[in-house]
Amino acid sequence: MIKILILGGTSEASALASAVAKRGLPAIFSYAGRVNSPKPQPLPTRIGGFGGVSGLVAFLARERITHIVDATHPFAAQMSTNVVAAAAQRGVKAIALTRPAWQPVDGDQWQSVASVEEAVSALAYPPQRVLLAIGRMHLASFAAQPQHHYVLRLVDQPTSPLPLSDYTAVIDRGPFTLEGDLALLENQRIERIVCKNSGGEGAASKLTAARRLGLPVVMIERPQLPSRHEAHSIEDVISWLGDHY
Ligand code: 3Y8
Ligand code: NAP
Repeated sequence: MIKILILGGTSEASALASAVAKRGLPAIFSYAGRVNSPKPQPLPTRIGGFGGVSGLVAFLARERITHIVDATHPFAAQMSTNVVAAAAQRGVKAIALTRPAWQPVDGDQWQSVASVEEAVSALAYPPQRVLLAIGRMHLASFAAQPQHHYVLRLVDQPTSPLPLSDYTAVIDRGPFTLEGDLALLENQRIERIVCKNSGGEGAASKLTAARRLGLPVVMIERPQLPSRHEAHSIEDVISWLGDHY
């Protein structure tokens, strides 16, 4: 009997959860617990880490999971690595639902960097107003370039002091819109954007807005992930599941 574990945290994971629920397939949805009130899902949902590979293996056994869909984010490298290891250990089928990286088009002014650290080094120039659209988890690195005024887009209101001194926090969760991002860039007089090459629709509007306004973007490219079976659409995952039940 099929039972699916969906590792979520992205728009694609939510769309997959709806498709799986509509088909009445037995499934559990999982969040890491990174934000205060994650979006409710139409499936039984667990929140929090598993406790590394061994914790995930134990979970797969306890819940009799037969299929894992890793629909986490391209930058969720640790989770994705753990999935490959745990699925192999348990002999459970696994697939990643991921989205292709964004590619620059005419009018884009992107400076591609390989890591958050390289993005910080790329900011070594006179003070500007810089939008950091990278969430909360890597902000401390930018304290190395204190000359800028940072505009931070965060999912939750910070509960403790942030590791930067000169900043404006904008509390907002995506998916975002072109109108909203144009207004943000103009109202905050943004001169440069730092973001991750997440792909997908939910975070892309800031790039269209930057192109319209002729703003440069420091684009952090994705970390290396282990080789794995990948799908780029909900339909492909549903047919992959269908092959097995
Ligand atoms: C907890 C669960 C849905 C999912 C929506 C997507 C789109 C909107 C855009 C910007 C970029 C960023 C960030 C972002 C986007 C979607 C998607 C996406 C980027 C939620 C969610 C969880 C998280 C975790 C959060 C991280 C942060 C990253 C903010 C839910 C809302 C920057 C990634 O405060 C924190 O600690 C935030 C942490 C991991 C990256 C980081 O390193 O800080 N996502 N985001 C998930 C969990 O607990 O397992 O409430 O929906 C989900 C979404 N955020 O169903 O509609 O599909 O990517 N998320 C990035 O892409 O660069 C914002 O501001 O322009
Ligand atoms: P990560 O660095 O790869 O994972 C770190 C640890 O968090 C994992 O080892 C695991 O803990 C736990 N974890 C991650 N995703 C989980 C999930 N869906 N369910 C249960 N535990 C999970 O991941 P991350 O970058 O912190 O991302 C955390 C969540 O935010 C993910 O759901 C991801 O899809 C979402 N997200 C991340 C980004 C991003 O930029 N990184 C962007 C958008 C959304 P254990 O080892 O204890 O099991």
